[in-house]
Amino acid sequence: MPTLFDPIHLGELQLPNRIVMAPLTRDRATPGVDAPNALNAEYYAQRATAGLLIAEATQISPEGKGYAWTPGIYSDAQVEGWTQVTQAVHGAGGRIVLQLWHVGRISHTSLQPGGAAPVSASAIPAKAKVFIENPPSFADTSTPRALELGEIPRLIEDYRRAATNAKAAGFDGIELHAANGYLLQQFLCDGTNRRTDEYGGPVANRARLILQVLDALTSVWEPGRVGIRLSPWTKFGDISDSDPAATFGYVIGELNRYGLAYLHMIEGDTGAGRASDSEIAAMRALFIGPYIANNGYDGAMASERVASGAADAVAFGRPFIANPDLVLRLRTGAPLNPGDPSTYYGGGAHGYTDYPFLAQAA
Ligand code: 8OZ
Repeated sequence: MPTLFDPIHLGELQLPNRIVMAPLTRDRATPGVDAPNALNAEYYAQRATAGLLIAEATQISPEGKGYAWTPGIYSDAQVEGWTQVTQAVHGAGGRIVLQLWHVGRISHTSLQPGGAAPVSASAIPAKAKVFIENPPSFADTSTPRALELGEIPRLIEDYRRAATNAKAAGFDGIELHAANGYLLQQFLCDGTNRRTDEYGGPVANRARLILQVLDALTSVWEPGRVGIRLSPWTKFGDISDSDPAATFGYVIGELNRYGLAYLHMIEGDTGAGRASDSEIAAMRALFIGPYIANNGYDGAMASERVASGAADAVAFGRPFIANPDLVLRLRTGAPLNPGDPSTYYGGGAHGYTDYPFLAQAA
């Protein structure tokens, strides 16, 4: 039976163990340019013993931004910053993919170019908060405008450019963020998509954007270096669908055509519980490739799921914030450092690069 500490191939990605660092928004890019910096490089390099690092959600364009100090991958300064990160991770023996993100309606006019309205599938506001820069504070999301049909090719090109930039920055692959109520899920789910064109109505239309973006990403990267993250059960970002089993079942069936590196599934609602084992098993069974499970795992549960074959690998989020050497701690049964939620988002090195390693703790 496989263990968490056995190697595995996820497509072309070769992992020395099955413990994956989940993408974690930490709001510590360089203000003004939204570019990663030396502190971010140190943070990721500290965690390089993970089987795979999935770098934090990263906006593909200025319009894709929804929170203060999140990084982008559309400018030269951002590519340069991410190059520092990938070099540090590779220097420490790790592997890292970049998560490509567009927030859609989960944004605020003060974060958008020219103070414009954020874009979405339809002009339906989210009952959700974002964190803005000026003044640094939580704010209600702004009402979005519906993307015009003629704007969608440009949006897909923004994803393609981001994929090209990720390659230039030295990543080992990319993950498409199609989860957590952001733009791609706003198109997919009928609670946020009232379009009457070829991107609205039946699920084949609502899923079209995700698949066209995947076509663009796999024109830049071999499919075995492209993963995707889905969250069929989340309510994050005020997202809803009248028939998640049918909606996500259709998408996953279509994903099977690509030969992707992996499907990364949030098995419930982050921080708010898990879907039932039978719902999760039914959804997982639809995908024919490697499967990364996520949401509320501890070492024992992760070991059990990998041993049973229910997951090929497990992504840990909060445990990796507080434990840069999480792999060693799980392997030896050492206690985990507790995380400090007050330093999760924003700030500097404190609560970011100063969590102790095992030897230091001893
Ligand atoms: C927490 C805070 C801000 C963004 C996600 C990118 O949930 C996020 C996110 C999480 O996917």
